[in-house]
Amino acid sequence: MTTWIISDLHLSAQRPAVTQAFLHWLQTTVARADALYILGDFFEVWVGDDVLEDVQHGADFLPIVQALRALFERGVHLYFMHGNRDFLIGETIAQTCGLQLLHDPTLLEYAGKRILLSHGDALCTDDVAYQQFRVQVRDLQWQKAFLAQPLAARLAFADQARSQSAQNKAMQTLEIMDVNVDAVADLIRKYDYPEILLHGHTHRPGVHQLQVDGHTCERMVLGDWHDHAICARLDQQALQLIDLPLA
Ligand code: LP5
Ligand code: MN
Repeated sequence: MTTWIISDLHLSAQRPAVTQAFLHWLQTTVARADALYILGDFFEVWVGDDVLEDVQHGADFLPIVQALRALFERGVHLYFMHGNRDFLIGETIAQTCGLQLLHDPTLLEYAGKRILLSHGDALCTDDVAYQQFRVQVRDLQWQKAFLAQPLAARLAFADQARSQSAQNKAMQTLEIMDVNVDAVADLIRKYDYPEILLHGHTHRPGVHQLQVDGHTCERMVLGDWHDHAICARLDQQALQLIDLPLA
């Protein structure tokens, strides 16, 4: 049996080719798998589940919802962890798609291996401005107040946040926006030294070997989706990064 793990698709109506490639991959590959884990930033932005009912925007998401639902009904297990773009994914869309929401981080035990799954943004502790933003928007009271605003206002806030983020990023170094080694070590220690930490967010795919308190651990990083995608495939033998051509 096979499990696929993906993140950072950034699906949006502005990039229909990525959505088409994803839908094709679901039907041809994931349909034959046991499980799919989506580790956040599945959508470019998500401002609340009521977008599905919106006359103007709902239709953009319908094929994605229907494709996930079809897999769920075939018996494929579907899991979703929030990213920094779609932390407002709620139970409504999750249940409609057949997705089970996961805490960040989640420990997956498979074929004798312990794999710690995370979106990855919480590990970027050198990025102080981002961590402040994260504390604010992950606060349930803040979310309640945000979700109480009209959809058009939420979309406008999301647009503003996106442009401010793009400006910020242009002035930051890649090192500041990457994971912090001490935050990684602390997390590995806290979860009793899993063999693998698997995350996305940084868009810097790769495999890094590290030692924490004498324990060997691999940090595997997923890639974002554009003309190809770096995702992970897990079976009884191994967990491997796979480069999927999407074009
Ligand atoms: O996402 P990415 O890759 O560009 O950058 C992230 C960090 N930025 C973010 C912000 C998101 O991109 C914004 C979109 C989220 C939409 C969610 C729903 C609506 C919420 C609306 C909130 C008001 O996550 C970026 C990191 C980078 O990853 C690398 O780790 O550096 O962080 C920043 O740039 C830090 C900034 O401080 C974030 C500032 C957002 C500003 C929000 C205020 C805008 C509203 C103004 C209203 C008057
Ligand atoms: Mn992210």
